[in-house]
Amino acid sequence: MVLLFMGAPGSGKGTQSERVVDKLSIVQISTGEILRKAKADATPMGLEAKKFMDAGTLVPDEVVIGIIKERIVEDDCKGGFILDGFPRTVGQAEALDIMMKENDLAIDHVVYFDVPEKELVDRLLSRAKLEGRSDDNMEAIQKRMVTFKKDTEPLLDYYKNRGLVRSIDGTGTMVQVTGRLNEAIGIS
Ligand code: B4P
Repeated sequence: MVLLFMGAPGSGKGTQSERVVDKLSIVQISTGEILRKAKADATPMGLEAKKFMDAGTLVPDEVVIGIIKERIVEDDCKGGFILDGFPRTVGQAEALDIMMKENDLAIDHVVYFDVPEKELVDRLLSRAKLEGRSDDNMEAIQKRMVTFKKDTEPLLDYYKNRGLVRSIDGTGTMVQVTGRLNEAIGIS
């Protein structure tokens, strides 16, 4: 199964990915996690990405497209994967279409986690207290919300036209959201 998880920052896509990978025996591919690791390891890519991430803007398409292109052909992806936080721009979505075709793969569902902005900001500010992520400050959070609306939200129409979007209410407890997610993608 190939799943795409989309949603604004703090909508729960990373959280819910972790909850379904074991159940489906598929892997989670989070571009955010990969970039954060590269940043922590101070690789050339990580140092380049840091500037964009800390400012709350998107890392350039060619960087993240390159990451995904290499990752989805690894052995552990053969049973399926969740793309958590990719694609985030039309350019990334178009590149993904080409990669899927080249690897004889198809997207099964695009899950959109719908959460009001006020709750998103509250979640990210509380994560800031717990984890101290450098992009979880008010200025970067606001920038990330604007970037999401401008660059990523239009992708919903891109996938809606193909009948792939499963929009779910991302509010409530994590368990409640998992229940809605399972129903939306037809697993129990
Ligand atoms: P991400 O790592 O994807 O960060 P995010 O959007 O904040 O989502 P995350 O997965 O961490 O949070 P989640 O919603 O699960 O990206 C970080 C940065 O990397 C981007 O800003 C960008 O610069 C760069 N980047 C990543 N991918 C890119 C791409 N494709 N192109 C270009 N740049 C890219 O959860 C957030 C919090 O909410 C958690 O603390 C969780 O505990 C809480 N939460 C979740 N569900 C909840 C619930 N039901 N109730 C209460 N709290 C909940």
